[in-house]
Amino acid sequence: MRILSTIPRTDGFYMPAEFSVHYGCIMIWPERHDSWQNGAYAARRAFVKIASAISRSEKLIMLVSSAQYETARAMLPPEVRVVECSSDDAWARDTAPTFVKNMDGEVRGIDWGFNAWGGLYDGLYFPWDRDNHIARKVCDLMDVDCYDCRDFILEGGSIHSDGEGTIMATESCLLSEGRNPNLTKAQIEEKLCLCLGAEKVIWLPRGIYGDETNEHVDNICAFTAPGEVVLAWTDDENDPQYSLSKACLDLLERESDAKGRKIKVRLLHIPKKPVCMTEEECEGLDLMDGEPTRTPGERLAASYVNFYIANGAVLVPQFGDEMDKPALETLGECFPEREIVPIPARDIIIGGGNIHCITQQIPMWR
Ligand code: KQY
Repeated sequence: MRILSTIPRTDGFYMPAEFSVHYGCIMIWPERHDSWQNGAYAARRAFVKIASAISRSEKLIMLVSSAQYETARAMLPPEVRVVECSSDDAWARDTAPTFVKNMDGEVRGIDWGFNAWGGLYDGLYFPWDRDNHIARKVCDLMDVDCYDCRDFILEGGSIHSDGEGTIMATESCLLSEGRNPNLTKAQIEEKLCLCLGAEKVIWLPRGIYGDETNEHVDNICAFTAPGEVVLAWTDDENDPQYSLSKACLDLLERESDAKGRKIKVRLLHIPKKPVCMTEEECEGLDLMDGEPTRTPGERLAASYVNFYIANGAVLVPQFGDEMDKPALETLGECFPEREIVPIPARDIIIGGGNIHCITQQIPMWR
């Protein structure tokens, strides 16, 4: 593996859309007792469901600590590759490389700087050095060259690409004080375009209410095809999510993509009944630095937009809510060629993210 200090766009590389064909997907086995309740047992079962569903149509590589190797190997189906790799938590979307590809079908990885969603300003845990080494280790494992972009703090969940020159991100995250406070919005936009081989950034103002990542885009809005997105939505004007989603919708209605197309927006309603932590769930979580990580009644950032698009399936979070089924139906219309797979997601959202946050696609290479 070569470490590259050149610029992906200049080298002819771009970030493909998630709906284009994959070689496979990376996940990381959950273990932290302050993220995952009751010793992470329930989370592991949910991760196994997700890994199994993905591995039916693409390769799945599960990274796991030495302490959990045997458990993971025993719980996962044989077609899943289990590879030892240390980490600080299980957010592959944010810590594994962002993969880029060129017109000859060569794939490379990008190693961004990672500071646990805000570093010492408003990060979510400390230390994060093992997470910050994952991207490079995965490039080594996959035998792909690796762009060194560690001078720029970015998580994979804070960007979406349509694969045709358009990147989508939220201002609340990328312009937050804990990421790259010395760069202007224009400089951040330039950096995204150069690293991801793009021409245009669509800046959504906000994300999902209470999303502790400073509102990653992958929880509020996702491309389903070039020029088409789904947006998390509520009709309830009294819900704190309403003004956030409305600001995004207003922006999308005015915007066009890098190819000049108007954007078709489909609405994915958030759960009718807010998804909140129970007392029992809080008791199942370890403390972090002597403080509770969650409190009873705390509203979690539950959104159906946090789905994963595999080659043959779309894995959709489910919360036991009346909006579960409509979300499956809408995504079925967006992806008529793929199986729509409902995944009970309560044990994942407790950790602070969902299916998209724990997966990272690897594009197919020649
Ligand atoms: O991408 C994500 N949603 C990661 C969330 C990290 C939460 C840490 N508790």
